[in-house]
Formats: sequence, structure tokens, C-alpha cells
Amino acid sequence: MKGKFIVLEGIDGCGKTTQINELYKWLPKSGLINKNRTLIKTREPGGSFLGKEIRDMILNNNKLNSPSILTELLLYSADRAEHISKVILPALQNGHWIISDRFSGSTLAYQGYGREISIDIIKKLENIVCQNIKPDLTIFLEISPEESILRRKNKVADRIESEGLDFLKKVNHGFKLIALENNWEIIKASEDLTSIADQIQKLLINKFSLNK
Ligand code: Z5A
Repeated sequence: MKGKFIVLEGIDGCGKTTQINELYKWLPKSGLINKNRTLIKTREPGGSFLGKEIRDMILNNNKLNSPSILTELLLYSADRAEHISKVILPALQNGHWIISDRFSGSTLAYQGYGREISIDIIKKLENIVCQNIKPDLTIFLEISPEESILRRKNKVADRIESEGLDFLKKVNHGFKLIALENNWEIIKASEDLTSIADQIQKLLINKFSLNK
């Protein structure tokens, strides 16, 4: 596989969308991607056609019809299976580059550390779903749970965002452990936008400029 797969992870509001939009502008001009290859911007949940419907089902803030935590895990896994089969795998096989807003690390952090579903079960499911697809680079944008809530104060919360500070603290703790365990790149995301974008660009240049 000649394409590259880059993932941004972190708790809600850490700035993934903002930084992915910056990367999407910068990467095609960076000289890192071969001229006959394209860059795909995607996300989880919701990166595939079917995934968009799954996203609505999972994030819909209808308290009366909330899925059980096991259903929630399986819905995120179904979204990822479809995303990999229909979007990620074909793109990588054709040498294209992908930047994804979240991937399997989010399931470990939110459903594992947040919902407290067995990490062992989540890892087994991940092995089935991911078909050996692993990101070439995962960047963890680290902010505090308090800052996350502050940044989202004017936004209508989706179902997961409504879980509150204690849940977010457990997820954040999980992300830190997962990042260390898997050698993710960690960036302090409380800095200003430009400084974070510069750090991300440097990481990509260091990692990918020698083995295009
Ligand atoms: N989820 C899960 O439970 N399990 C899974 O397996 C997966 C996901 C894949 C998906 O939401 C939800 O699903 C998510 C995890 C769960 N739950 N929550 N909550 P999503 O990914 O669509 O949305 P989100 O992750 O909640 O994040 P977001 O609101 O889209 O935030 P973001 O993309 O990380 O940040 P942003 O939109 O770029 O920035 C947020 C605000 O901060 C915005 O006003 C910016 O202008 C501002 N901002 C950004 N950067 C900065 C800096 N550097 N300084 C100051 N302000 C900034």
C-alpha cells in the first residue's frame, strides 16, 4: 500500500476539525504527495455513505431512545468497518492520502475508558473491524476537559457531548494512556491555531519527506 493514513484524535473541541482544514489546504502544496495522487478528508463516525446514517443514529440527542453502551460500541464499529471497506482501503491501495477526524483510538477512549467496556473486548473487535489497517501517523491534540467544555459553550451538545465533565475526564485519561502506549504524537492543543498547525506540518515533513 502506497498511500498514507493520518489520524487526529482528542476529546471534543480539541481542534481536530480546525487543524484538519488547515492540513487540507497545506498538504497538497507541501510537495509530500505525488502529483497524480489525491488527498481525502474524512471522519468517524460518518465517513461513508452508510456511515452518515449511523452518525445520525449515534449522536442524536434523544434521551428516550439512547442506545445501550454495547449497541453504541457496535454502531461505532459498524461505521468503521464500512469506512475502511468503502473509503480508506480503496484510497490507500491506489496511493492516495487520507486525513481522518478520529479512528479506532476514539473507541478505546470513549467506549473503553469512558463507558468502561472491557478494553480486551474492544481490542478484539478492533482486530476484526480494522483488517490490519493502521494509521501511519496519529496526532493527539491534548486539551483539558475544562477547556473542552469552555470551547463548546455556545454549541448545541450532541448525545456524547452531553455526558458532562466526569465522563470527559475519564475519556481524556484514556486518550493519554493510549497515546503513550501507541507512540502517538502529542501536541498541546491549548496553544494558538498557527503554532499547532506549524507543529503538525513539521511532524509530517519529518515523517514523510524521505519515503514518498
Ligand atoms: N466517538 C465515540 O464515542 N467513539 C468512537 O469510536 C468515535 C467517536 C469515532 C463524534 O463527534 C462523537 O463521537 C465524539 C466522540 C464520539 N463525541 N463527542 N463529544 P465529532 O468527532 O463529530 O465531534 P467532536 O469530536 O465532539 O469535536 P468537535 O466539536 O467537532 O471538535 P473538534 O473538531 O475537535 O474541534 P474544532 O471544531 O476544530 O474546534 C472546537 C472549537 O474550538 C471551535 O470553536 C474552534 O474555533 C475552537 N478552537 C479550535 N482550535 C483552537 C485553539 N487552538 N485555541 C482556541 N480555540 C480553538
